[in-house]
Amino acid sequence: MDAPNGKLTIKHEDIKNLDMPGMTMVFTLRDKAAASQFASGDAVKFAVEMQGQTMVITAIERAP
Ligand SMILES: [Cu+2]
Repeated sequence: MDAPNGKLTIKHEDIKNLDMPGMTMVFTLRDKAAASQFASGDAVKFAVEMQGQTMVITAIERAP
């Protein structure tokens, strides 16, 4: 969690549209304020896309 900067560290599975295997990495949120909705250890579902050279989370929600 890096709420002030709108970043989340996420351990993700394969992301097929970005051709990325599972790993733990830092993502930037398009909606930076959304970072504060999550706590460490939360499971999340998210959508990510490339915006220029940066991967940006465009949608995120807590997974059931
Ligand atoms: Cu990754």
